[in-house]
Amino acid sequence: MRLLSPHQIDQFRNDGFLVVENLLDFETVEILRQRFEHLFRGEFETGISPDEVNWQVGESDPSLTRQICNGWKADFMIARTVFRTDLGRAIARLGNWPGTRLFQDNLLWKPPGARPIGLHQDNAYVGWLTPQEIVSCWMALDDTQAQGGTLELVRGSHRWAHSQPDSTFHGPQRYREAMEQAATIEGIAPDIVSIEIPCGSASFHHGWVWHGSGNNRTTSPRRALVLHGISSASEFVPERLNEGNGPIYGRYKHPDDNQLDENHFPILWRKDGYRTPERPCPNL
Ligand SMILES: O=C(O)CCC(=O)C(=O)O
Repeated sequence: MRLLSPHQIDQFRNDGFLVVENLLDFETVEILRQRFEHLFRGEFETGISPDEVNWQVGESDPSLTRQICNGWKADFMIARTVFRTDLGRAIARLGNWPGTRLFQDNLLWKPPGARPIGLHQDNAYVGWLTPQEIVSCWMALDDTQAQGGTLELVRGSHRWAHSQPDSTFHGPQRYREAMEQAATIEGIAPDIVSIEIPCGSASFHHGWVWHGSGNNRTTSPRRALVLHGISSASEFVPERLNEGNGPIYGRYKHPDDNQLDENHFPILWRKDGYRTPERPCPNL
């Protein structure tokens, strides 16, 4: 990926998101789709389970959007994709950070007919980190369309008041409700943008921008791989580890300091040239 232009950075600052085309080549997209098949069947090639397995074939509600977080721990190709230096550098630039760590990857698979993901602000879930900031790269593994339940982003909503983490993430009845209430408080008519892009393209979003997705009303699946980045200088806030998804990721805190462990939050790019060494990938 080429360096982001000043115009693209301005666009991100104004809108809270930015679309970038052709981030993944088609061969990579195809391999990632196959890896999704394995992971959602519980086949973890490294022998390590992802941090969150929210959907498995034969066990879970087929009407929900399938989700796994930190698939990189289980799968070499997912790791190779979300460890990309160029993505880390782009995210650091957008976040105005000295570097980027991988906080979490997110594998999302919305089959035909599957239900929504409630609109939310990502940063609300990481009050246990300082700075409380995420910048994400949402990579489409299928051509996306509004009817297919693609990602919806609310332009400019990163400037709205900060919400609390919400429990209605998976399959809510009224998936835009929390955002609409926030818009009413702001006195703003929300400008909802559906990200319609070809597979392999991506959108970057600010951690306070409201986003989510509707039902898949098409006959094609809608899959995406998301890289949630945080500042390389992020630290734990020990007294807030019970908030948001702190109970899941706070287990990686060391007892004696607030530093993030590179084994779990690898550094993808840092302006002094440092990067967490990559694990060998035996089959690639
Ligand atoms: O793909 C979706 O439906 C939601 C994605 C999301 O919440 C994110 O990328 O932060």
